[in-house]
Amino acid sequence: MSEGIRCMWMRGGTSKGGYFLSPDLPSDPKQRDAFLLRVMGSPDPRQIDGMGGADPLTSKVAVVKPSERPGVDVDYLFLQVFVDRPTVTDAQNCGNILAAVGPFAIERGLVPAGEGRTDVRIFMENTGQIAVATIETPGGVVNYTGEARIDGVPGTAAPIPIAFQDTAGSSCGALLPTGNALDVIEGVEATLIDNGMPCVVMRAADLGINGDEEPAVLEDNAGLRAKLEAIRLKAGPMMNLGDVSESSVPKMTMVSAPKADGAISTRTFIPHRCHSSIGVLGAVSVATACLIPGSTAADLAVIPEGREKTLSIEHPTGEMTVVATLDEAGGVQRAAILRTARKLFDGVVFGD
Ligand code: NQM
Repeated sequence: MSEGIRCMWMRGGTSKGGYFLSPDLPSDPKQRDAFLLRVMGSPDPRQIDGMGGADPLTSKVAVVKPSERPGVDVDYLFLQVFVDRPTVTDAQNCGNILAAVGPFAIERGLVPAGEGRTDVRIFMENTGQIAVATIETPGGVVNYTGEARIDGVPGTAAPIPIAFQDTAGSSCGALLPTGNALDVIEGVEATLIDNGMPCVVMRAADLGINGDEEPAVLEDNAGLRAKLEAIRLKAGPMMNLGDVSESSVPKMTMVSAPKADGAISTRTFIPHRCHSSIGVLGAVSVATACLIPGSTAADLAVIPEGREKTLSIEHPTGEMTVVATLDEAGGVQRAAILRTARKLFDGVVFGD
């Protein structure tokens, strides 16, 4: 590997990381993970000896290959490289890194660009589900510039709408893995939910916070962090995730009534650092919790009428809009979000 491995560095939504073609990486997961730890500079809180940005949101990897599944263009495996532990995990998906998978697949020639726009159907290997991303490809080339704005990213870029279908129970086997809309863990009421991302949704007030604090303030609150971790370790087995002491799921979201004009306000630990915004599938799961009577989010949320619900999920740097389409029974059948992405660097990365 001393010649390095071909890699594109990209921003996907509010995250950033390395995008690889699967055959370029070692096929043995142990060797692959050792390489990726070296690439990112982990374990080290500063990741000084690698490409990682000293934050879980900038220490991420996408592994992409042409798909053999009917009606699917590419398979996408997401890997979270921990910053301060020697751990690489595929135990979670990432809807932000997903946003640049379509552009990467077109750039690398895995998907032919259509005239004007190209739909890329992506099988998400971590959870076994499909997302459809629409990429602007004027003249057969990926366009990254445009007027779309997403909170948490300065400036504007080309829009990348992404649609998810049938994400319920992606990792936990059921939307509500305990069968309940409400459980009590460590004396705190919580909704344990998975509509694409396992999340524990709790009322901010029940944890002694307002829910509008800056992430740094919440990270400095040792009592809050200890309480969240105690709840998380108990929630893991209840959500069919087993022992989660070394895992990046479930995510811990504290909700409160909307502070702006949104549906709900959130602060999310992912799970040990507080997210500067919110994950994509995390937002889909929290939006879904808002629509479930009896959940911790339902009474706090402001929900519009109609079968297609546009829910603005407020977070520390703005909001993320989730458009949820309900089925006959009132469950979320389809969810769509808007992201943007940017190609930052294309070359060879070293892991020696
Ligand atoms: O929930 C961070 C992110 C994510 C995950 C995390 C994500 C998602 O913002 O789909 O995007 O929760 O670890 O990239």
